[in-house]
Amino acid sequence: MVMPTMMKVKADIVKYRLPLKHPIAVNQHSISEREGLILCLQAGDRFGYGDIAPLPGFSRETLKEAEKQLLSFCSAMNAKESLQDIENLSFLQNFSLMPSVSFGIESALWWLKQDHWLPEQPSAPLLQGDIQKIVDRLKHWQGEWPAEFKVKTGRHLRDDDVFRIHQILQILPDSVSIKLDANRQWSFDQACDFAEALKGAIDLQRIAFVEEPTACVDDFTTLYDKTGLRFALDETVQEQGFTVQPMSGLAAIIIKPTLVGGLKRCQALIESARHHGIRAMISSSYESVIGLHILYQLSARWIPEELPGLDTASVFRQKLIIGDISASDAIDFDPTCCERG
Ligand code: OSB
Ligand code: MG
Repeated sequence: MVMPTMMKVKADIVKYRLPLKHPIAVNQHSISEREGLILCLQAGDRFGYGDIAPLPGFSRETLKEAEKQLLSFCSAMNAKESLQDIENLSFLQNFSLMPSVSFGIESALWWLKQDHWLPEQPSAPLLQGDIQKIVDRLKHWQGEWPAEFKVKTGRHLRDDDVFRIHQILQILPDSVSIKLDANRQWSFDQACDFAEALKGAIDLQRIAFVEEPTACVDDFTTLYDKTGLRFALDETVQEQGFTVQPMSGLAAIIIKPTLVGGLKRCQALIESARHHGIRAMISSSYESVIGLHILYQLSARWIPEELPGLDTASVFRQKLIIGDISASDAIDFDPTCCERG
């Protein structure tokens, strides 16, 4: 069924607060619960949802600021006659939306028009925490190996990081590589030192790249030239006005729609990366199941050749919804973590 664009759209907001199993460290912040807003759109008997959850430590906007902007957007939207009026470019552009709000609104409008979902792709598993547990998990791996795993670095001493990576690679088949993520934790010298130590222990070709090795993007190519360690941009992509430019050693850009912005902006970045022969991957910012579902679907549609970085659902102690997510139907939210606005 094609969505009639002349139909009136009604907007509601559901607030959620989801406890995490363990506190997670995000850029010097530690969070023990995840808060956000679900934008619920209804047009006739069809529904569309968006997840607005600024991530403390990463987002420039706070949840309060996002909520305020979303509320004014919703009242303007409720005053409009049709979906067509809402999707009118000048209506959307007038708001100069914050990244998380832009992602939530554009994905809810997109959801409203979906008739079916694509089968969910696997994501690149995130290996975090105790190395012995990681080793056990890998030793008991069932089924096919994913093409890539992701490992956080820069949180341990250099030799511990190298040891962890070495242990992991010893278990993985040669065809499987790993992506590292330093979240700008190293100085340039530390990054070089790490890369040299890594080269002494493993074959560097098994490392797809390291995300954001230092706090200064100008270091990244120098690091690559000196050591051969390729890099990916993540935090840099979230900066206002970022455009994709080829750089020596740049393997990939990571796109976190909650932090980067709306679907249109994300899609344009992916196109631009493709044009330059740079990989692009969708990744999560610890969204609820609603946000994660959207990200899986967008990744399957836009970048079917890549595994997205969406292995974050296991941090939650509680799920936001009751039942499954089906295209166009209403979703039942779990009242124990939700509040209707
Ligand atoms: O640094 O990539 C990060 C999640 C929230 C904030 C920052 C990051 C992440 C992830 C998500 O690592 C998982 C992934 O990208 O695979
Ligand atoms: Mg990253």
